[in-house]
Amino acid sequence: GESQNWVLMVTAQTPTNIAVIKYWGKRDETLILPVNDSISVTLDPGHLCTTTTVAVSPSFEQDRMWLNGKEISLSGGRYQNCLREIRSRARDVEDKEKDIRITKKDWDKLHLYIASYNNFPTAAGLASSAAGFACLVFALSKLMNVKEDESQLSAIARQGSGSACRSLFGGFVKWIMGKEENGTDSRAVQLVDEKHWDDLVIVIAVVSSRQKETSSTSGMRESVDTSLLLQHRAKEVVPKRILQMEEAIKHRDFPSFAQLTCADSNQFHAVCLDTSPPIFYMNDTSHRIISIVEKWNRSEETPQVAYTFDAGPNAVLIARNRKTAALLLQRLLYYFPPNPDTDVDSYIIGDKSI
Ligand code: 2P0
Repeated sequence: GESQNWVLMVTAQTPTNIAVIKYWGKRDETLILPVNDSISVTLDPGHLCTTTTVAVSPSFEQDRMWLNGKEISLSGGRYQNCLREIRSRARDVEDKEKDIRITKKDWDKLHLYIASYNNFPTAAGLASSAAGFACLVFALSKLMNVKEDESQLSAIARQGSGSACRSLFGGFVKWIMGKEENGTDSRAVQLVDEKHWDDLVIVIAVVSSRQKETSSTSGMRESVDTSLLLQHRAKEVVPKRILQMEEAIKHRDFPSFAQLTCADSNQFHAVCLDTSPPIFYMNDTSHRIISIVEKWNRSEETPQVAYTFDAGPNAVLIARNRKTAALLLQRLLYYFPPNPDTDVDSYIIGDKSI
């Protein structure tokens, strides 16, 4: 239409993902290309997710973004790279009801307003960049009628934040590191969908932390620069583990899954300790949770719970089924009653049926 009054918008929602084989280290910092493959599980929608609305109107004079209601700058390279990549793939859009027609060329001149909300407190120290960039890229691709599939979109989300590429899919997802220098083959693929292994229940213990953590971006840069263990991990350990983890997931082999998940989390934190100066993401409470789970698993015929920790002290616990998850919660609530003044602030339970 000729009028300047119209607004076209799209809203999308994306959950975060938790790596069971970790991404730690980049071979290219600008394109965000990793030194090894990684595998993650995407949380159920509803928990730890980002909701993003993207809008376009001829009356918008510049690109602007609000995060949890506060305006933030879009000048950073990561936002600019995502916006540029999506804009370059924009196509004609027609909304006959509203009498709107946007041609491929128009997208270069039109500006965007972006509003994004996390349904969890950012202060909880839970990764929000994964869900955030995945949601932003997905919402923009819908608004601009981009015809790329999820895997191609994941290579764009990757340029916002590495772990974001894995949130374009549900279920278990592999981020293939790729070989190309331009990063086009560094993208996510779905291994199995969310129905394949729906016995698993994820419980997150939000562990209180006083100290500010080292950001993932600078932490992994320091590890790449100083840790020999990282080199060994990326070349020798992860390639084998990726194959074993794919098999474990395919066959719903919980004992192998738990063994690989715990070992990989522990090696990631060992790489952090091997970094100079060393990086401490886990705290005493994290260590106590590991001990409790290890003891429990050893007292049973077969492992019941897997644990994994990211760039912070929060424990992500994966129970083999709902019965085990109920027992796990019982134990956690006994040892760590949730309270903002104690070791664990709160629990997030990834299955509405418990
Ligand atoms: C992961 N983490 O695989 C690993 C495990 C944290 C520990 O991906 O610099 O926020 O934006 O690519 O993705 C966190 O790093 O870092 C992360 P950038 P990102 O989930």
